[in-house]
Amino acid sequence: MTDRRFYVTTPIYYVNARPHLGHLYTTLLADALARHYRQRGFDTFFLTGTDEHGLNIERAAAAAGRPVKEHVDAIVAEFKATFAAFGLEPDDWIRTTDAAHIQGAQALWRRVRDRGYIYKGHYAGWYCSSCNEFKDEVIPGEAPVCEIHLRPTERVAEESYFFKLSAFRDRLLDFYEAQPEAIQPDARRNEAVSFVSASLRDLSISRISVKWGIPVPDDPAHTMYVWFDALSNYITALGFGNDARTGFDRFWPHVLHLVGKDILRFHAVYWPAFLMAADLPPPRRVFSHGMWLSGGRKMSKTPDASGRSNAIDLGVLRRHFSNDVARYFCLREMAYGQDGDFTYEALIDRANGDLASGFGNLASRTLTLIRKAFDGVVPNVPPDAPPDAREAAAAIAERFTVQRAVFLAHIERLALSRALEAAWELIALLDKHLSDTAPWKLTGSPEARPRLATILHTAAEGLRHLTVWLYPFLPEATTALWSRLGLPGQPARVAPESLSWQRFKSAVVSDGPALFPRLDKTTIMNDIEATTQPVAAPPASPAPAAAPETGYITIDDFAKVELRVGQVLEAERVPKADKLLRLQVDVGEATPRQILAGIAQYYAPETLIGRKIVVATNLAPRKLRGLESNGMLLAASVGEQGRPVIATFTEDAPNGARLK
Ligand code: ME8
Repeated sequence: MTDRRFYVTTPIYYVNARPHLGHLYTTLLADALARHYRQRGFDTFFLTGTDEHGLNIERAAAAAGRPVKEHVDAIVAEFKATFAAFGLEPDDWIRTTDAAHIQGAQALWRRVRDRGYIYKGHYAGWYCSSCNEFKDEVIPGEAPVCEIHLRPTERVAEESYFFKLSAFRDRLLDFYEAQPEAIQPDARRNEAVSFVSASLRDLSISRISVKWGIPVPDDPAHTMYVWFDALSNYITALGFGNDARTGFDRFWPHVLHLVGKDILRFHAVYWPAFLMAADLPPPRRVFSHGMWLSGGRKMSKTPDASGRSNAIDLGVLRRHFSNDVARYFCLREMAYGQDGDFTYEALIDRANGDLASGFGNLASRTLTLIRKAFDGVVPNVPPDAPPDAREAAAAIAERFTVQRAVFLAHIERLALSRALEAAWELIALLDKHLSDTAPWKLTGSPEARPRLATILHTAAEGLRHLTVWLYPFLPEATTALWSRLGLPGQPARVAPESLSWQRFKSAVVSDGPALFPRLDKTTIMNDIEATTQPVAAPPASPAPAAAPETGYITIDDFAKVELRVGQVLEAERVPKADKLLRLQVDVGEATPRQILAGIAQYYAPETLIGRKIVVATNLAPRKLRGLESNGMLLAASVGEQGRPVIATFTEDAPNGARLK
């Protein structure tokens, strides 16, 4: 990047569901990059936001029984609060319901229309309202099933405006060829090239039947296709077509669009074409990352055949892990351009291995030794340092210089996990240096002092560099370590390339709690298991045709869940599981059922005996702490902590009676 401007965007997220790990991931990738380039003095702008129009959102609001704007406001507030809780700091948050955005999107439409690339026609086709995309008919006359959402598409036949996408075939192919770095990784660019080379049909870009959208200029019976509306956010947020925001001249087209590979085509094909049609330059870079998988499937808010979403719950993530740990894991584990498998076990292993035993332990060993042997004052390499110690120190300094170029190059090409690997090679190098030279054996001997000073100077200097490099990945821990190293200012303001291997200036180190406390896998896994549903196994075959994703379920879906009146006969705590109670519940069967419930922190067992409750009786049995649970009691989840309040009856109901 030569122009020292860094404008980074995330997709704007649909507000028809709560944020999950996938949304967090792209946003924290952007946040880490923004912090990195800001450290280096680039003119940086980090944009995220929400995509708030369209049929699906209109329907979700109807299902929630709220006016659409009220519904989207509530979900946007949750997205913002979640991202803030994870320490993400976007510079701006664009909402497609902002007046300035609406004005800007309409300005873009007019510009494309006035240049002759929009015409009116009639559309008949099949639409997936979750993808917001028309799908090809496979069997004539039959609704194709959306391969992503595994649901039948809906028939749309109406007057529509079209965008002359077909006119952009050659220009798009030239763009991919002239700017190969514009669509990355290469495999994704090749996908775009094949799509464009194969067939480029004109795109329907308006709807009459969708009311919750931006009115088409001069024809308000139509609303804009949500993707035309949504993609334009990247420039309306910079003040294109409106006066409320600024930055278009400063930042466009010096942009990096971060997107998941699920929405590559919109960013690599449609968006550049819309811009070309408006005579605006296409984006400099679109980077498409892989998908987080969970339970073998793409993590998604869309429920599977059994009605469950496999999305990792961000509340659970935050309850058990620090922001830095979650952030590090996500950025380290998702390899360049590939999918990543999310498991809590792998997260705990990385937290304990790379962070607690790796970076954290190196820092604490070094600081402890400096405090013990030098009263906390970071020693310099003394003039009488033994030659072999001096040489070893120089070799390490040299490795840091070489490795810095590698680290920065990986970041430049967005291979953040490789950048972290490069940094961790240096952590291993310093660790080995300490193990080989065993400075703790030298603390008592005056003649070994020059050697000891050389070793500890090198370790402290290495830590200082790593703290700066790793700041974007571990902002909280590195900021704390920086001050423990006795350094002025903050690592957020220091550029990695500005560091030279020089002496600390009268730095006095201090102590503090472990930067990355070791996590107890068994306890955490049990807690997580007790408070969450197990992740659904991948469906063996595409789901049978279900209702379209409207937010509603059919009565048949509801009838699948068997809810019965139960009465608690016995209740006791499960030893060594402070959240679990073991209940014996009469649900009208020959023998009572054993049910485990994660409510021990809120209900004393003896208060439950005799109580009538609601039990889901046809859930597959599952094991918790080696005990089988044969059902689930229903409780409201109240407040931020999700305090359970058990559902009950105010009139008598016989045990086993079905709720319907
Ligand atoms: O597509 N793994 O919004 P969306 C990794 N509104 N990233 C994931 C993910 C996963 N399993 N699931 C989601 C939309 N994401 C449109 C975008 S942009 C002009 C309009 C991330 O709420 C990833 O960045 O469905 C993906 O592209 C995005 O969320 C989709 O978010």
